[in-house]
This record gives sequence, structure tokens and C-alpha cells, in this order.
Amino acid sequence: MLNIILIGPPGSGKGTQAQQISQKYHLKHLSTGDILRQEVKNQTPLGLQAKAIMDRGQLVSDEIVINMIKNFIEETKNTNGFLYDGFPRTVAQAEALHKMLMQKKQGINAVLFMNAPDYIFIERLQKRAELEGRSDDADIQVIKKRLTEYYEKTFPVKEYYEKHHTKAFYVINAAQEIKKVFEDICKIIDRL
Ligand code: B4P
Repeated sequence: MLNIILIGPPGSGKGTQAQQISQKYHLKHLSTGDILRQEVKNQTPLGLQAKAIMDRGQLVSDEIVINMIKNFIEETKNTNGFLYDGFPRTVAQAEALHKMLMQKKQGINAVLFMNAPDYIFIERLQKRAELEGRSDDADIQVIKKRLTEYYEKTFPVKEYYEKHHTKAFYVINAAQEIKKVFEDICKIIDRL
């Protein structure tokens, strides 16, 4: 059972790479962003609560996200493993995942850190706003807020994995074209 985590700022290409990786290695793609957007679309009580938070560029509460993940993992049967995309985004979420995996006698095989300068992420999200019209991409102030949230709450997760899972921690050059980023990631997964 493989457990692979994709971590990085908004617009670093987590979702883009996750789709290709999960397909190639037959992993269950677990995107907290996608699950939350589906809840918003279905106008569930959780979705209504999450929409306002996401539209402000903030993170949804740990309690909501951790429960969502627990349900997702429990409901998934017959898989080669999980690809976590956009989760964990806080140290509390990382600790909760660690606990869940320990209970299942599993560990983390790779943490892929998507690295690039901020201006690249901003350009990509603005381009996506034109193409897909995602409400949290539309306003530059919201994009900047997401980056601030990232540096305050998610960057410490990168440091947590660097320190506690040193051998499983990999830095990916996410500024390259999509195909090249994917090739670099495959080289790592093929060695696991
Ligand atoms: P997410 O859905 O996770 O999305 P993201 O971080 O904005 O984007 P991602 O990095 O996946 O970028 P993508 O591949 O799409 O989060 C959205 C919101 O949900 C958060 O702000 C938060 O409110 C909430 N949320 C999610 N998870 C949470 C959690 N665990 N806890 C609390 N809240 C949570 O790429 C972006 C664009 O760049 C695309 O248009 C793509 O085509 C392009 N692109 C990608 N790679 C490229 C490359 N190499 N070259 C050129 N363009 C590229």
C-alpha cells in the first residue's frame, strides 16, 4: 500500500500532477479541494459553510477536513494506495493523518514538495480564472490571501515532513512544464 503526499502552494500543480500520477500508478486520488468543491456544488450544509471560507482564500477548519478524510479512507476498498492532493495543509492535519496511518500499520512513502517562485503561481491561477472561472481564482486579493495562508499554515507542514520523514521527503521543480514535472515525479515513485 503506497501513501504519497503532494504538498505545495496554490497553483503549484498539485491537482494537475495528481490526476496523472493516480492514473499511472492506480492510486486513489484524494483531493480535499475537489471534495469541498463538490459539497459546495451540491449545496450541502458543509458546502455552504465551506464556500464562504474558500471564497475568502482561507483554509476550512481542521475538524471538517479531518473527518472528511477519515470517511474517504474508510469508504475506499481495493486500492494500491492513496495520493493525497492538498492534504495535509496544517500541522494538525499532518498529525491526524499520521495517527490514522499508524492505526492501519502503514506509513508515508513519499512527500513531494512542489517548489517554484510565487509569481509563477499567481500567473497560473489568473490564467485558470480566465479558463475555468473558479471563484477563488478570480480576485488577485483572494489569491494573495491563499498564498499568505499557505506560508502561515502549510509551510510548517513542509518543515514537519522534512524533519520527521527526511528519507521520504523530495523537492520537485514545479516551475517546469507539466510533462517534465511528471517525468521527475515518476522517477521518484518508480524507485519506491
Ligand atoms: P485546492 O483545490 O487544493 O487547489 P489549489 O491549491 O488552488 O491548486 P493546485 O496546486 O491543485 O493547482 P493546479 O494543479 O490546479 O484548494 C482550493 C481551496 O480549498 C483552498 O484554498 C482551501 O480553501 C480549500 N482546501 C483544500 N484542501 C484543504 C485542506 N486540507 N484544509 C483546509 N482547506 C482546504 O494548477 C493551477 C493551474 O496551473 C491550472 O490551471 C493548471 O493547468 C496550471 N498548471 C499546473 N502545472 C503547470 C505547469 N507545470 N506549467 C504551467 N501551468 C501549470
